[in-house]
Amino acid sequence: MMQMTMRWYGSRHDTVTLKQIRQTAYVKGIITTLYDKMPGEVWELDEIQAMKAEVEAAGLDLAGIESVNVSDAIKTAAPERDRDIEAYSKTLENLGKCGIHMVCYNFMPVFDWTRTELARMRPDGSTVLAYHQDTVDQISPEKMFDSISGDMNGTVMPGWEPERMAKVKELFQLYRDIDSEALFANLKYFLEAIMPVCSQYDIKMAIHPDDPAWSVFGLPRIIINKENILRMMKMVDDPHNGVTFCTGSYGTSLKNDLPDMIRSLKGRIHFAHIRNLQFNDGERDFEEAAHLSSDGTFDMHAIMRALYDIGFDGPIRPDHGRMIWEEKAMPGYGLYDRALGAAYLCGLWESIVKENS
Ligand code: DNO
Repeated sequence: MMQMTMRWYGSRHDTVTLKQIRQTAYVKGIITTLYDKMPGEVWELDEIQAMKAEVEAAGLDLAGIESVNVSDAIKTAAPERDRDIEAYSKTLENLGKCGIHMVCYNFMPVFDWTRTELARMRPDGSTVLAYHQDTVDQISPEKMFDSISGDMNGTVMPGWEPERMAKVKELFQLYRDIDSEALFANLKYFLEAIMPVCSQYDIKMAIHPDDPAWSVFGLPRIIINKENILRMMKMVDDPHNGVTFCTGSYGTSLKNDLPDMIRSLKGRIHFAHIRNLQFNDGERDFEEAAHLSSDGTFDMHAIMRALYDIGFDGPIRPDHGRMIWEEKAMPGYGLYDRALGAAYLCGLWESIVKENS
């Protein structure tokens, strides 16, 4: 059974409450994380249990973790990587013991997802996240961080934490000898090391693609297209090595045929992030749109249909929403537009299921 979920940043960080999420009626599961954990730290059983109990007390199900972050030592094969992998494995074991079986993570160097604007105004007055390559080409990562943190409505964007950005120069140094091949090799090493614990506790690892799907600030990015994701699937050919299929991330490259990619990943998609993008003049100039197909560039029905056809049965979530109805929240993660997205995706899904049975 596909399960509709919503990402939640925890009661200390999120403007949205579990009660509100439950009242959407469409959303049954929560995707969350222990927000204050640093990569390399073990998640203890009691901490995981408390997080789970809070979600369940609200009448929702804890459907998976986004993210258990992978340390830079693992990504760069630094001397501490084995220690960090051991901590990661212990965390997976503890999650499994608590009945949590899906873990989203990424393997992007230095930055997580990248946008150049967090509040671009659309004609209807809603605001959205946007990306413009020329802007990236003209600024330094530090400048980009300053402009982003000023636009966060007081929230912190994962991967862009101030503590992390304070070290941005050091981080770039760490990656100076890492090219795509080295990154692939380090990913393989990591996956091979954690597969035994994933099999034992049935943890489905779901790698999030790099967003945007090309190199930024000269850093290599590998989880960007069909060829590379299939290479990764074969490289460690175990169903526990799977993917988060994020349409908004793979979709940043118009060369990626999203339904075709979904079909090629049968049995390996453990989590789905579904949203739409609107492209402007150039290929590398886009903004996020409402989930509705006609508001953007993607055929959302074809995407849902492909998921249905491969028998997708994991958690799925509406992804970034527009900021509408004067909501003040973490850019991309307000309640209102994501709730509209969840309703729309559930509607598409119901009709696909009924027409095919
Ligand atoms: C953006 C998110 C990403 C994602 C991480 C997974 O909205 O989808 O930040 O959570 O890349 O580790």
